Amino acid sequence: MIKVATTPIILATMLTGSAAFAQQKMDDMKGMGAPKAAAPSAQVTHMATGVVKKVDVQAGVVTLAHEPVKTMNWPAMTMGFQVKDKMLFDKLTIGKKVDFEFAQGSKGYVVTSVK
Ligand SMILES: [Cu+2]
Repeated sequence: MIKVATTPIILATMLTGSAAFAQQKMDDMKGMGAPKAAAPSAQVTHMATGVVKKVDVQAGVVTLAHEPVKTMNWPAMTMGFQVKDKMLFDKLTIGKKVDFEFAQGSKGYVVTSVK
């Protein structure tokens, strides 16, 4: 008899919601064959400064209390970001103030670099 108790629980991280469907409905209502607004293909990144509040390496998420971000028209707020590369968690220590870059991803905002 061989006991194998290997059950990967990684699936949970991939079950995040899909909010993109509602948007498609709106597009249908426009009709008239108008061209859809061109989605920005080049990845635009934004610079921000914030304090690390929470990290979840397994989920690949960091919560940052960021200062206002002019390029996004954002006031200061605390919010979660996905983290592009797990290596970046080395620089994301709770309580630390960091300069970071982020971009809009398909499921939210993604931190692409940390200084
Ligand atoms: Cu924000």
